[in-house]
Amino acid sequence: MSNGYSAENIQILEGLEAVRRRPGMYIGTTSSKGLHHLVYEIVDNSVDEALAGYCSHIQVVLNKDGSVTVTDDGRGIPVGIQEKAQKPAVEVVFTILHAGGKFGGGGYKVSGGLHGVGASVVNALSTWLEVTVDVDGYRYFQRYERGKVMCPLEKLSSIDRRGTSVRFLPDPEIFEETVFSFDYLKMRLREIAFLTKGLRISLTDDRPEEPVTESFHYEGGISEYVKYLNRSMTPLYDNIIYMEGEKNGVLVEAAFQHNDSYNENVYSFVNNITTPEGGTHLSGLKSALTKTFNDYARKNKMLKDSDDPISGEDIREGLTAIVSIKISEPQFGGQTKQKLGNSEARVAVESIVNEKLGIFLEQNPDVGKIIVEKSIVAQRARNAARKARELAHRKSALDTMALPGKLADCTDKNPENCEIYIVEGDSAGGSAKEARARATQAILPLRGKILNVEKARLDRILTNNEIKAMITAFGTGIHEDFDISKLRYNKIIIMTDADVDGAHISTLLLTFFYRFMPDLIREGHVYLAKPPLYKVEKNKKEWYAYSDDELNRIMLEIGRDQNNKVQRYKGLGEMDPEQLWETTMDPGKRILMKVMMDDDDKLNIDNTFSVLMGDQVEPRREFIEKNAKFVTNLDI
Ligand code: TSJ
Repeated sequence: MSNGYSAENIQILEGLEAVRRRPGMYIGTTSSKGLHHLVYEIVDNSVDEALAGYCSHIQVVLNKDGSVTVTDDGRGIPVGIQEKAQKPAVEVVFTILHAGGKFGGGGYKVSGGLHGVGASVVNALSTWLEVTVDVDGYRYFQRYERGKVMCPLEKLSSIDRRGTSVRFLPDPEIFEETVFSFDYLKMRLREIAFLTKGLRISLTDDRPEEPVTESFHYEGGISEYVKYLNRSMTPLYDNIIYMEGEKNGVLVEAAFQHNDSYNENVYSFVNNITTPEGGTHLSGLKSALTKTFNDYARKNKMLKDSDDPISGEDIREGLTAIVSIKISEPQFGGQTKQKLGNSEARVAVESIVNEKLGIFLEQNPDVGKIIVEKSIVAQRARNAARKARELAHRKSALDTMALPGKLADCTDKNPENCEIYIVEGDSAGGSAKEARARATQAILPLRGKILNVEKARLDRILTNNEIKAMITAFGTGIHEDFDISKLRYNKIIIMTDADVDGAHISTLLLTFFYRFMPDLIREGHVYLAKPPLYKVEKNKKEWYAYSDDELNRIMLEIGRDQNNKVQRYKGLGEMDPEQLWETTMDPGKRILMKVMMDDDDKLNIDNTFSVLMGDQVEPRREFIEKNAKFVTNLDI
């Protein structure tokens, strides 16, 4: 008997050892992303308890010692002996791979889904983990170190609450980064709260002198999410259209509202996890919208029988929408295994949206009219843009090497070796042209502020000279015509003044790249140059400082005295070509910041650009205030 127990024990330890040996296999990455994944992994278990109807509040605390605590008011993980393992169920959850949520049963679960690897993986990757369960009138406690049980489950004092609390410290032997980001956790926890209506989630940062708490609780669920996403835009009508239903075991929720922008912001979720590649649930939503609005338009004579149907794309212009489904056995496919394949999801979403949206439009004909009218305008604009594009294509076919006149191209024709500097202003552009390494560095100066692509329709964007110059210089084309193999430069480097105007221009450029050529960013071709903020001179020697910290360090090193001359650079134009080369363009010395994105964060990236570039002042002011550190660094 006792032999059998220890043999089993060894096998269990081997399981978690495998997780420690190859953590990437279980959590994808040991970078900061993987670190935060641990928290979501634990929180998901509490969310399941909420979906089952037993938990109303989840509390997440970032502790001073670097650990994180997740507490819920659910039923408490069962502590009774599990028959197969002959151990308390809670111990099984933390020591056996893939044991999470295997008891109980029925209902939809967000854990154990796409990323769900279970609490034992978190345990294996933590220096220590402590679980406290309040259940059946008592408090129970167990501690583990690097996945190993440190003491048998202890029964402590009697208590009349129920719930589970897990506290763990990620193992620095495993993770490259072990400091949790409050903002990153906040983003995802807010999202989980939006996706789980009625659930309250609070996040506390106990690390600073003054602790900070944020709390999320949305009775309206994804309706409130759509409202939140549209907060920086002008909606076309007041309603958030919301539909919900269940069909063939698929729980469906969808919500949407149009705004007066030209962007389509449609997001899909399966079991609370974002599906950036979409799948059957998303195509079900799109088909239903196209069909229902076309039916409505014909029925109300806004489209004549002889008119072409309105395309889905035109109906989705300015649309902010969310479709969120819960399904017990999601099947994922596609390149990154993030595309939902279940055909019953398409059927469920399509039929529920068709039916409920049809009813909504009957009851709210004014809203239907606004949407159809906007779609018809979009259709006309799209036809005009297509004609303009065809014309542009023909022109470039006649004049194949139509590179912009302002471009000082490099002589090397192998894109691998080449980079292009997009430079604010003609004078800095002039210096950059003189300073550059002609063989590999091309310079494209831009005049003044570039067009805000968030506020213009495609036809106008494509006639803008600065935009046209960039498109032809890069060589890739845009949108669905984008072809990265045609990229003429390996690095695209934005070089602007280190002040608010410069930051604004960088943001406008990044908005353009993100909306028109996102793969440039995804594949790591876009960079921000970092010009120096100060030059320090002493006894004919020179130092450049790229931040205030660096300036202080230099001053400490060389000693503060009257012979020091400190010059604050207000713009690139103040540097002569030689200085510009030395500080900002010499590949051996310059500082470049690579612009990166993760498709899992697409919704938040989209929304950040909308808030920064959209037409409502208040959300933008709020964003800038919250990120004031960034702004003040740029604007001293
Ligand atoms: F998984 C985990 F250990 F990491 C974890 C689980 C972490 C946290 C913070 C909470 C939880 C958790 C689990 N909260 N609530 C539950 N509920 C159950 O495990 C449970 C309780 C009762 C029954 C039942 O059928 O009576 C079933 C389940 C799944």
